[in-house]
Amino acid sequence: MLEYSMLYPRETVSRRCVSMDGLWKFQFDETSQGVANNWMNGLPNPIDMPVPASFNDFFTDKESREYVGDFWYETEVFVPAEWKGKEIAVRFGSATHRATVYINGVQVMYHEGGFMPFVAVMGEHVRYNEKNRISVLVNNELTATNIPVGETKVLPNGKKMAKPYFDFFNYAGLQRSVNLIATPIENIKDYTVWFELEENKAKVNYTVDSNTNKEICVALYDENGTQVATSIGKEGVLIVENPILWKVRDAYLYKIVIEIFEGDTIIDRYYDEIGIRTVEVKGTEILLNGSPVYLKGFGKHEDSDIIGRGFSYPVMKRDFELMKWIGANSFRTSHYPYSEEMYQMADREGFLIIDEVPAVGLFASIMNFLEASSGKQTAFFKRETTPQLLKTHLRAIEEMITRDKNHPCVISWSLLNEPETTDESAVPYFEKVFEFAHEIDVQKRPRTFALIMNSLPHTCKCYQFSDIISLNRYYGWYLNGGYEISEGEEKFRKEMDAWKELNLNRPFIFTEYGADTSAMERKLPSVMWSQEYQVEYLEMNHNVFDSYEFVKGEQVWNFADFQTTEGILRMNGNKKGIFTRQRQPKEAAFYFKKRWESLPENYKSHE
Ligand code: CKX
Repeated sequence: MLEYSMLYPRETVSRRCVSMDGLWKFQFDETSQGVANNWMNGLPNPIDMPVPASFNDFFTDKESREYVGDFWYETEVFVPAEWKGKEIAVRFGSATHRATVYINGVQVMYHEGGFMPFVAVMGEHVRYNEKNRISVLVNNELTATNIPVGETKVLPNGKKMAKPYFDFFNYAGLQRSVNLIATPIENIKDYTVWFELEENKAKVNYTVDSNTNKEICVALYDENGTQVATSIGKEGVLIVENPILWKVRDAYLYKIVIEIFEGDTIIDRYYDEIGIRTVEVKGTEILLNGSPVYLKGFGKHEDSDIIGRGFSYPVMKRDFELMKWIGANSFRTSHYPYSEEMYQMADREGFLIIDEVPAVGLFASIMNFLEASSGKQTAFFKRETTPQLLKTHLRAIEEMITRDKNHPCVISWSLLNEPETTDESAVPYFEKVFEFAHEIDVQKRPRTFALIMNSLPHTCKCYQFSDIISLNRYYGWYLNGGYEISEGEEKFRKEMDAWKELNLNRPFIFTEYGADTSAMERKLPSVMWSQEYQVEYLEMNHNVFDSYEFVKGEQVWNFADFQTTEGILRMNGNKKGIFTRQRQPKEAAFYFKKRWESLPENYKSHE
């Protein structure tokens, strides 16, 4: 169990939550002398910085946008005296990639990993009825032992530079909301639900983690606010008669209310929304409530103009409206767990999520998108840094599953993206990662990882660990693009035939396929990068998918154009978006709308 509660902050009779979003003070610490110079007691020369947001794209100079190293955020927050007797803490939605938190100058917390919430308890350092100084020392360096994996290069002029082994800009900062929270000393730390469906009945099994032995009551309410089930105790079963199940694009949410009582007094109350549904893999089918589902959707990014990877309700809303318009039903949180609000909206809208841990870049190459196709080997898992990397990786899985396990939208865990799997040394690493996820997920959701181009039926040593085989394939783009596309198709079919021959009796999905496309380019007949070619490329890929019964989903790369490190293969970012970065459709969006609206939800099922 984690040292702090991952529960999303909520206000109830016993809990308080005040948003700390807004303008914070900010300063780069290029020489890492901030601690020695007492910056936790006040930044000497700060500028204003919006939270939540990545710091990078506000700046007009390159040194600041590309800055790598230590940097500080600081703000003040008033803690009312009425909160005495409660546990007061600052909850960060994330800090990328690692952070040390100081309360009134005293260090209280260190957190590694840039995409997960953590809580810094103020404890004895809190000052009531006064403003409290909150300082955060953040660092955005990429290393071999943290995820996402990369290197930090030092240029001859002494400046540090990010060298990611992955294809997205190394945005950093306080990219998600920050809240001041007050929780009773005896409190609910976590809860877990899992479901069993019977004729006209659902069993909602639950456990509650708390730091008290006082009585725990759990109740379930339907969308009209009518109580439908109750139970007493730290673990139990809520029996729901005639349940309304959570279905794909047809969500129904119950409200779970958990209370700690002492006699008639409520000590703590927490609530959340849950959906009753089961998910499993049977043969080549992905089953939701026992019914087969074909995944239609995207690999996404948290990425938009100006705010970078910062969370934005408006961007999220637009993204969901576009996904509904185009007829999608799912997405993968490539390549890191997203903001909690994204899962809440997916819960409400009935979208299916493949939740991905930030284990991207486990292939030692800055241009892995090219080199993976060429069969390059980097002996990644033979490095002496592997044991430490595994430790960080397992911790990230634990945090992700703890945070996201109760969301009905989460149907699968993606435990790595495009790792090197062609050497036996990957096998023990995979074994530990996959076993651990299975052990800690009470719902036993299917696990997967995205296979890079050179992880082929005869070269990949690790596909056996996956409950769903997820392929990232670029025939017709990185391999045999343009006029050679027919050769690409032939090679693609050859690979698929080889998978078929293995008779794995598991669902396959495509978690990536795509072609870079400039929204400005039209060309008849097509050339690569034109909108016409993107559609031709997609048609070829879909013809292949449609030929194989065991292919049970397609998530195109990418939902929208996104920012990457600059380079000769990236024209101000990756342009494989079906929508532009400003969330307007390319020609391919209309093509997808037609295809996805015509594919039945249980496409290719045996029913
Ligand atoms: N897959 C051959 C990981 C994504 C990249 C995508 C691309 C690669 C392809 C690997 O993060 O953006 O190159 O477009």
